[in-house]
Amino acid sequence: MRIEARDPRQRYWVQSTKRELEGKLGTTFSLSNGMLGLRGAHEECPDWGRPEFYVAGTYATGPASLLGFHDPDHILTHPQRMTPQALEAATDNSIQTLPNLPFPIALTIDVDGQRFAFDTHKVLSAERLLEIDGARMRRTLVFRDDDARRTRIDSQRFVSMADPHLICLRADLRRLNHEAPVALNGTLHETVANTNDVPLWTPGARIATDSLRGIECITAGSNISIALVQCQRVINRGDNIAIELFAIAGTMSLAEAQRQAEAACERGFAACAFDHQAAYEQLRRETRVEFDGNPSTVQGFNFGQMHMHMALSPIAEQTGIPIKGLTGHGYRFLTFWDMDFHMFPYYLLTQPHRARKLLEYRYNQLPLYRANAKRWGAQGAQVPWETNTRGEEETAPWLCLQEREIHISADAAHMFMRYAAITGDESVIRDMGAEFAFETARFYASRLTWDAARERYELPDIGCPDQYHTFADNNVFISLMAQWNLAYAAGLFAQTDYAPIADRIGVNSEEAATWRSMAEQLFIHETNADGIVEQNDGFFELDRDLGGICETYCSHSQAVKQPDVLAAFIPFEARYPREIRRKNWHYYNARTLHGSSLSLPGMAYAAARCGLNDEALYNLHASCRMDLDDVNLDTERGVHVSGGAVEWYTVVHGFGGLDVTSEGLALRPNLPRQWSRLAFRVHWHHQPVDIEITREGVEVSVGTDQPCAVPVRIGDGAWVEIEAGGNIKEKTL
Ligand code: IFM
Repeated sequence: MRIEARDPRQRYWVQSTKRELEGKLGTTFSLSNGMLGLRGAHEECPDWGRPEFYVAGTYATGPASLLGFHDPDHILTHPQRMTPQALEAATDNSIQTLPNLPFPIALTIDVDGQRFAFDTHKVLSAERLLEIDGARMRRTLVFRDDDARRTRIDSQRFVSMADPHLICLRADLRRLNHEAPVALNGTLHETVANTNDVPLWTPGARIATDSLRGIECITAGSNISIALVQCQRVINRGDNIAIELFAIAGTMSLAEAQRQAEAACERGFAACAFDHQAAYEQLRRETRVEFDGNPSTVQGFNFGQMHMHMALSPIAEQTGIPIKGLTGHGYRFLTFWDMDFHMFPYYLLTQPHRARKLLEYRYNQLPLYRANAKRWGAQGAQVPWETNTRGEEETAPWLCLQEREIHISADAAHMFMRYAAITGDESVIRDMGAEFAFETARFYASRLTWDAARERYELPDIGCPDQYHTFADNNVFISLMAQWNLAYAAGLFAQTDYAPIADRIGVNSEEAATWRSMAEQLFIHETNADGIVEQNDGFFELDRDLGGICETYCSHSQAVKQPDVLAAFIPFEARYPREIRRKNWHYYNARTLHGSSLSLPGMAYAAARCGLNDEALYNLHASCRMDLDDVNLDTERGVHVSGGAVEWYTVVHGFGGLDVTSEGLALRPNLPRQWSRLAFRVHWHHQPVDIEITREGVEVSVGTDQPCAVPVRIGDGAWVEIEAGGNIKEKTL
């Protein structure tokens, strides 16, 4: 027998029968292809096993009182400050989430007519292994019955990257010390519910044959019909007893799901697994990142990359990217700024074709964003802080963020500009981006106030991304984003190409001129005498004593959830010299509680970009371990997917020293002293570019997917055009 060592960088293994860990393990072993999301629950679905299965975009409506807006996500609430508009939203039927559907690859195991159950048998071993490089989970279960018979099941499962509706499982059974008759069977485990035991679907039609079972699930409130069909093939040859399950799920007819399940079954597990593996390998090639850091950092990093791959749905133009992908019910599968500001730039550089879907998602919802602005007494289009396929604001009203967390409108508009710059495809601005940016500029224009005494515009009454300070004025990050949006829209208006769009939605030169002067006169906090940027008005005067601070008792102090000033350095780095960025990093590091999962990777990125490499590595490591080690004790609610994107920036932009602009790729490598190699692939104008950085030098190789050359600059050197298929090498910088 061949013995293979487990590579900890690509394998994550847990042996546990502790019930209290099932929530966390269900998340860390979850698999998805963006369309279907399957948690890592045991196939026998014990009551405490948290079997959960979700289908993208199939939101059900449930009573707010039962579901809770967020479960305990946010503890910093302000019910006394809710506006009447916000209260209106807290009606009984305003809550949406994805229903937890029947577990599609459930299994029954009988030994001598006795059904195995975790509660009635002695479980000797329960191991789960995640193959990160294969997006596949393996499980080994050994149990003993009352007659001391020991039986072992080895299963493997994947959610197909080749077929968006397919999930496969193969389980092999071995009798370890007996020859009793055994039976393996597939089943659809229907005793499932959402948070607080609320069921969010009802059964419709059913089908069943000896080898196949199917059910139509009708979502509560929204009446979406989801077909779920499982087809099985049992292999029973002497000692070789195995079962293969093929589950098809989606918004299709039961007959169609049956046809697809039978076709998969006909092909068999090995063939379906081959297709899945080939598709996933292709994706990994296009998005390759390798570095020789601490294996546990690399493991967490690779885990984060796998979830970035699994989160992007084939129908992302309808669904966007739910913040925890389809890995858990936390945040009710809503989209936040994580998608626009954090995830999108990652997809843009790694899978630009798919990234475009996120632009379509925002643009498709533009009419709803216009209505949202009106609701808050603003003009133009206001992107809801949290939303889903229906494009409405879904944020819990008692957070008071709906009308205040307004940077998300500019975060979304920024995506269109970046897409055009990096792909060279201006059609997105003509087709979507100009209209979007005009409407979001209108929105900011309606939110600014003129301070006649100081002769400047201000942006009052906003909620900082650092949600420990929800009632603030002139937050530097938000004001910079608003300023960018106003100036960008005024710039587009000045280009004749976009005149028909401006005409269509009634933007005239007077309005565009107002945007320009607002951008020019908008107050932005500059650095003080010590080089520190004040996050928002009055921040420096807040209490510096952080003793006894906790999430519910901190808004009077300088404690921040995540540092907004450092977030502002991402798009606006050029404004701030490196020394200033370093000073601010230290200042805000001392005040950051990391209440948000975006905080650690953000700190890592900001540190790496100003050469604080040890600090960057420390934060990168902690961020990469966020879910695998349950750093914030909330992994059971789903994977913190967007952390994976910011970890990628830390490695590629921070340590790789890569800047990607419309001019081309500029590289100023900054390898941590602990690493000897970093290699990655990015795309510019849809052309793949491979970059390899070692202690000896840098090599840049341009692919041949497109005929175009790629301009590259290394260090302070000149720009060089590298032809398709060409490469350059530079010795140590
Ligand atoms: O978008 C973030 C936010 O910044 C802080 N709360 C969690 C959200 C989802 O990751």
